Amino acid sequence: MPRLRKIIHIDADSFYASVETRDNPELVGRPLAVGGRADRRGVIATANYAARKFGVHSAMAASRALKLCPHLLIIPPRFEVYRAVSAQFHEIFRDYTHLIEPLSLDEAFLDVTDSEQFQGSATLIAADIRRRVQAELGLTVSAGIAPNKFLAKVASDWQKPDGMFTIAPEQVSGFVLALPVSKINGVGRVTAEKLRRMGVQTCGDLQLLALETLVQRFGKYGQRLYDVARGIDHRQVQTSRLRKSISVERTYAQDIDLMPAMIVQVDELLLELAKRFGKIADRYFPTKRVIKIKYSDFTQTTLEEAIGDSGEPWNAPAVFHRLVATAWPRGAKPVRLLGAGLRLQPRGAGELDQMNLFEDDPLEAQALR
Ligand code: DCP
Ligand code: MG
Repeated sequence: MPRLRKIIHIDADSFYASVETRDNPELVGRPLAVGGRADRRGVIATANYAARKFGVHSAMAASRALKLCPHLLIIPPRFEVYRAVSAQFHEIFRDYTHLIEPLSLDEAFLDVTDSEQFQGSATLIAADIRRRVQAELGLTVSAGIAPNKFLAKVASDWQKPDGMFTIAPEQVSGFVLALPVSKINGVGRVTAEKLRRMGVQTCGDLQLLALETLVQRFGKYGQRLYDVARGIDHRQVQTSRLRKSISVERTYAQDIDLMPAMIVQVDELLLELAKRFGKIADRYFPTKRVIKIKYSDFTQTTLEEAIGDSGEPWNAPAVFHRLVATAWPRGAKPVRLLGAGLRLQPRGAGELDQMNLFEDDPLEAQALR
């Protein structure tokens, strides 16, 4: 049984619009939106609550918003200001925890399981964050407090704007029963409609469906639906992402079965790898070189070698050539894919645990964690 966690989700209220009203108090009480110009086919980024009463909302065409609310004032965004405010939010958050996962400029998850303020009460911590944001930044944020990310995000929306809501561990099973599935992050109109046709409107209804049924209908997402319907979500709060490796790979239109041709391809991969690594070289140093070979029959092999103190640059072509020449005979079949990569260590940080450099999923090949 994993230890119970305390997660807070913070979401600023009508964020861009609130910043604009704060900086220009004459606008208080007026229906206001931040967005592009109606005569240039602009869209609304956000609307304040006075404008929302008229049905104006995010992503709506500005021209339509003006039809719904003729007095609507639409002002252009000032992203530098919103970014600066976001950094100020984070400064406040850091007084309570360093486990912070930003979702956007105005939203973040905080893991306060080990925070000591207020005898560890996540609800009191959230209240204090809200108080300080108001006092120090002149803005309101809503907060959700729960044992996991899924529920904390639902909860921050529950009493919006300028509200907070706690779902205590013992309330979870009762809370989810009546929770509409449309509140599940990832359930959009299409999925909600599909579920409705299966007789499902609430998480309580969803609990009645077998895991196999959900996986059959929704694929991988079925397992997630099964879990969140029960208020289960094991996802960790992910602080700023650490890269453990970097790699590039190519699948060839025609299999390669001659070493000289492979050498040419490896050199091309190295150029690409150097370009990519160059962008992060200030923050990471390479510890190992890796070669990956996938044969025509889809079997594959990887070979890696520590980058020693010999003084050779990490991208010494001769070393990669030798790795390919060593690895290829393992399968000795034509090659459909070649990859070249590096394992990385952040500069100025301690050991990191190992992780598979090349995953089957191409998206995972970047090995972002
Ligand atoms: N945003 C955007 N386009 C969207 C949605 C949002 O540009 N389709 C921007 C403007 C918002 C900010 O992101 O101010 C935060 O998005 P939210 O969804 O949290 O919306 P708000 O903070 O504006 O309102 P709420 O009070 O519902 O959180
Ligand atoms: Mg918001």
